[in-house]
Amino acid sequence: MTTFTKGVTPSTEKYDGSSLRVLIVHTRWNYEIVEALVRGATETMTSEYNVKAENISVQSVSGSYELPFAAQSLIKASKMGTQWFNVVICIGVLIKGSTMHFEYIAEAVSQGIMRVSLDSGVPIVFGVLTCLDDEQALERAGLGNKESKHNHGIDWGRCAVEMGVKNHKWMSGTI
Ligand code: RBF
Repeated sequence: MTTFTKGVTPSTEKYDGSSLRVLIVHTRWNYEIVEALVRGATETMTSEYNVKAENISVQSVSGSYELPFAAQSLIKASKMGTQWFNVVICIGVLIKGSTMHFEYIAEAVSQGIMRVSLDSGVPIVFGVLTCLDDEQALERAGLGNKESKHNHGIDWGRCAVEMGVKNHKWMSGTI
């Protein structure tokens, strides 16, 4: 069988996040899992890319459905001040139940986050897990018992630094 390396190949560039301003908006639904993802993203940005802890603003909302609105409001507020966010990470965990809620929320949140990002011109990392059961959610936050567990927050932190640095460069006319 042909195999391949799953997931993202690390960038060969070494990004400097020391002047980045990052906004993390996370949910309090499924908080123990969300907390691990937020920690994975935050620790990666500070330890691997020199992002300053004081330049990471962390805000919470109730559930994933609220993420696009909160991101939009906070981006607007930051633009009114002098300190823009270079990049945003929206973090939430949706777990499928027995009704159709999962489908409606997942669709609305993914479309909403993309819309806010394109309309605002601020890159937003899609840090929302859409899991079919609890075990999938735990495994993707680096929790649980399986050997294959991996904290996706780490990837979101890396993606945020790359997009924040690249977008800053692109917007200043350097490609
Ligand atoms: N929010 C999440 O972030 N993850 C979920 O798994 C989740 N499941 C929900 C299931 C139901 C039946 C309901 C009513 C809400 C759920 N929410 C969930 C909350 C939702 O994102 C939002 O906060 C509320 O609907 C209020 O707008």
